[in-house]
Amino acid sequence: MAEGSCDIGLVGLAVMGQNLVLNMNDHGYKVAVFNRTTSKVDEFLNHEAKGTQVVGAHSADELCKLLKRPRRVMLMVKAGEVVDQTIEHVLSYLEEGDIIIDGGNSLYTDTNRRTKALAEKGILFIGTGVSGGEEGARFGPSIMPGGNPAAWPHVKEIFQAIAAKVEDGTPCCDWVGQDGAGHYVKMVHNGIEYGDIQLICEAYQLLKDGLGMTADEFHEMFSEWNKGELDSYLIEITAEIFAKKDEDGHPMIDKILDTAGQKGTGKWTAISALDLGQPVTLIGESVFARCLSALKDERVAASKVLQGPMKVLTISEKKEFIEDVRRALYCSKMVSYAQGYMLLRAIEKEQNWELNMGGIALMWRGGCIIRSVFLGNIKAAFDKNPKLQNLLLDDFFSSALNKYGWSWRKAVIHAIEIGVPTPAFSTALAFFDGYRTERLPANLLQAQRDFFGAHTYERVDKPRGQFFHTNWTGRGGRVSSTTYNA
Ligand code: NBP
Repeated sequence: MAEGSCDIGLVGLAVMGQNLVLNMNDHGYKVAVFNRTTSKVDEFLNHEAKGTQVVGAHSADELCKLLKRPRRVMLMVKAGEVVDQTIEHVLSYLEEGDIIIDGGNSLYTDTNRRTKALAEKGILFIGTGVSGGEEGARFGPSIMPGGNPAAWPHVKEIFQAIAAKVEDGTPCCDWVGQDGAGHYVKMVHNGIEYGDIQLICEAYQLLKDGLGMTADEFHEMFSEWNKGELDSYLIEITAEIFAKKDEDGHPMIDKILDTAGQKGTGKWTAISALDLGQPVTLIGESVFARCLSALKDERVAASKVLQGPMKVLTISEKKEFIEDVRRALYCSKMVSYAQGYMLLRAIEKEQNWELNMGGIALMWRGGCIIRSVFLGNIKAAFDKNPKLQNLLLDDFFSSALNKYGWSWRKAVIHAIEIGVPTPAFSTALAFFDGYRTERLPANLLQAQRDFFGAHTYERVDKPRGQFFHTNWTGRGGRVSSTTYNA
């Protein structure tokens, strides 16, 4: 194969890499591929990529020689150290002005570091989120690129060509921001995905245990839900899951062990929320719910010891209850996205990035796992007011929450009555009530902190920023602790 003939090189031929290559090939790009285990290159060329113009390479050197200049090398390898090792490996065959793209789920701080380190070597680095799983990668993912802005013009055309498109043809890919911005947005996307999944699971358990609904009934219900406000990829696949039967004819769903896995992006989102002091409670609860599910043996033992309430729902409440649960899911989802956007606002400030909030909603609108009609409403809210402080304050969201609020509460009340855990529904409601409360009990909290540790407090009758200490017992000294927030 002629040197310098390929448009882009891709390293990492697992599920995401292979499918992205085939997607690029469909759009007329000539792709050179390389994989650590080189037999996978041959297997790919002889099977999935047979009959395409994909070119195989058996070394990083060979791969780089095949590329047009400036060379574009995309990595789709396991996140973490492997990315650093692979960058190091290809770097020897690149020259100034070439572009490296990391399309894996890298931690944004790693991307910050890599963008800077590679810029010093004259290499333009992009860290991009790619969402949509196997099918998205193959037929149109959501792509969230960040990194060195000088690299964007070199990859824009190819990325926007292979990305999913919304109804009017707009690609679900645009420049997110510098350094790790793209990976941060992808991380929050994954965190929100954890939340969406948890909410659907809570609706399922509440209706299964509360009403004894069958898999067929769930199939019908989720199919119906998918025609309305909850229209989304995750609701759609949930409907399909309930229709799937095992070889013995029983619903597949009942054969699956109830212990959840996770690969870290939800945890990273929750950690970042804690670092930035943002109450992203629903994603946090969703991560913890997975951790609790993983304690299967302990739960089985505890189920024999610890009792729940005996109350069961009567069947006459069925239709109304299903609607309450649907509304609870919708309201909780609004809170979850509002929390996710709070996190984006906070990181933007901390990192000095400029994030286009409406643009991010558009990128998530198609191709990715959280794609939904609802993201169109979020885009509209930010189009109306790009500086919107909180999604819940937009008319569309506040009126929906006000309209469905009582149903949401009833669903949570019933969950408590019948002893079904709904951590995400409940934390969303608690956040909603906290966020709309003018005076929270933090006055007492501050008094306690000042009582035991002289941590000081602000007063309602004095300007903000002035701190006071009370000698609560008459025994303390006059010295107070330094006032700062960690
Ligand atoms: P994996 O995350 O399973 O990574 C497999 C690839 O990494 C293979 O090409 C493998 O080469 C390579 N690799 C490993 Br593992 N260790 C290596 C090393 N020490 N040196 C060089 N290469 C090494 O693949 P994936 O599921 O396709 O995901 C790729 C990236 O995209 C990940 O960051 C993932 O988090 C992200 N992502 C995945 C999905 C999804 O749905 N799967 C969705 C969105 C994003 P080998 O063949 O020689 O072992």
